[in-house]
Amino acid sequence: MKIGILGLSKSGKTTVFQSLTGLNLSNNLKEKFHISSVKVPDSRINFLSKIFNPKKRTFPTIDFLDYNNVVEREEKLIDNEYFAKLKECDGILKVVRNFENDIFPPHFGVISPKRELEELDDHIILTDLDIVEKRYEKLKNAKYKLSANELFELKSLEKFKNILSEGKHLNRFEFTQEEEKLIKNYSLISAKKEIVLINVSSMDERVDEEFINFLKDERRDYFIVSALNEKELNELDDESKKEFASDMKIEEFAIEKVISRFYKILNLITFLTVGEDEVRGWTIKENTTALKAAGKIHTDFERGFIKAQVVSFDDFQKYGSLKECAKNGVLRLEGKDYIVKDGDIIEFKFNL
Ligand SMILES: Nc1nc2c(ncn2[C@@H]2O[C@H](COP(=O)(O)OP(=O)(O)O)[C@@H](O)[C@H]2O)c(=O)[nH]1
Ligand SMILES: [Mg+2]
Repeated sequence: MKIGILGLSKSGKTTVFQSLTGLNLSNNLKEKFHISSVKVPDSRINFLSKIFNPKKRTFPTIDFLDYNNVVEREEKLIDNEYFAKLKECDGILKVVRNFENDIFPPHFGVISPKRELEELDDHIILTDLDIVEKRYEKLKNAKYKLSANELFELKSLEKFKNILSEGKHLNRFEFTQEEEKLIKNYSLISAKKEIVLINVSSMDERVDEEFINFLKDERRDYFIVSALNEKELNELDDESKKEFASDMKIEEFAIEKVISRFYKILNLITFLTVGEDEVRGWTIKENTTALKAAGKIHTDFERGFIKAQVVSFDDFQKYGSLKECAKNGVLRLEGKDYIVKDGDIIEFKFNL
């Protein structure tokens, strides 16, 4: 999974990036892009590793992408280069600034997270609208008779255009599978799932109530996070980290909130593979078939798929070994159409 961080300059994006990834970029802030992979914690992998004692333990990962939109490039908030990178992202983390810092004043000169969010939203909508309109005009003015597919595309584009022209994000609407495919092809950013991160100096800091009510009314996901504090906490050992976090009224770290929320809104689940070599977690979309899940591990597994041997993590935990699971009838063989569940422990049987 890949998450793109987006925000106006000096909203604290790079600080958020560091707080989430644990990286310290103090001497290296000139890079245009920062990318880093974070392990998705999963206590089931720890449990299974104790039992299988594998050579390797592999957690699913989530990549964070930060972009350095320095002032010279400001008039183009998301330039073509970053836009191309955002295409690959599954979700967007929108950072808006609520903290005071006289040395680095906020984008609009005054603290206004709402205005920052509106600016970001508008920019995304205009970027998408530009893509949609260009394609729409091209099809509309075509000098030949449109195919059935093109007619469908034209109709869909009109729908997207209407939504965007009203200043709305596509992620607020439900689409058919075919429409989703088009949205993906055009890489429309407003269709991507998002979380708003309100960046505060301390958890005591006041956040404008009107802004919070606005987010609630719009049913948008948001977190209030003290990124700078969390970044500094990352430098400490686990015990001091907990202690100071509690003093700072940080109940849950941003990384935990961000990961679990994105898993939820992107409909992601984890299945597990076990063995002496490796215990590993794999991230897939809900409603993925056993066949497609096999393909996630290796295309050969998909091509030569015979059966999937499945047991749920809960059953495994209850019985303690695959042998006992088999004895108690909870280890089952499933076919290629089986819908994989969160926590399924799977061994794929395949033929090459
Ligand atoms: N006082 C204060 N400064 C912060 C906070 N978060 C970030 N900063 C500082 O604000 C400046 C801009 O942050 P940065 O993460 O580089 O913003 P970006 O331009 O969006 O990447 C940096 O000097 C940060 O150290 C905060 O919560 N409080
Ligand atoms: Mg930055």
